[in-house]
Amino acid sequence: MLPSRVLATAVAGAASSSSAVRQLIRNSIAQNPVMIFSKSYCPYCLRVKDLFDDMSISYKALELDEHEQGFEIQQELKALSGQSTVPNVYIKGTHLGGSDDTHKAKESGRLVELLNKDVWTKISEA
Ligand SMILES: N[C@@H](CCC(=O)N[C@@H](CS)C(=O)NCC(=O)O)C(=O)O
Repeated sequence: MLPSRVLATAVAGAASSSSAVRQLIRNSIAQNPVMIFSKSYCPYCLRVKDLFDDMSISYKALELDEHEQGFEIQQELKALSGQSTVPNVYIKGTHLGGSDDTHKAKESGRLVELLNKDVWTKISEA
C-alpha cells in the first residue's frame, strides 16, 4: 500500500493535470472561431477540414493522436459535450458536433449563422 503522503501527491497531480487539460480545451475553443479536435488519420476529420477549405474558412485543428495528452483531452471533450468521437467541432464557442453534423449544418444554413455570430458562446467554468 502507498503511504498516504505519496497517494495525496499522486491525486493532486492528477487533478491539476486534468484542470490544465480543461483549460487547454477552453482556450482553444475561446480563441479560435472554428476549432476542430481531430485525429490526423481520421477520414471524417479530413472530410470536415475539406468542407472548411472549400468554403475558404480557416480553422484550428488540434490532432489528438499527435498530442501527449490526447487521450485526456478526448475524455474531457466527452465530459463537456457528450461527444466521444472526432472530429469534434466548435464554432465561436458553440458545440456543433462531428463531420456529419457539420455537413448538415452547412446544408441547413446553421453553419453560416454560427460563423456570423457577433457574440461567442462562453464555455462554462464547471
Ligand atoms: N459520424 C461521425 C463519425 C466520427 C468517427 O467515427 N470518428 C472516429 C475516428 S475516424 C472516432 O472518433 N473513433 C473513436 C476514437 O478515435 O476514439 C462524424 O460524422 O463525425
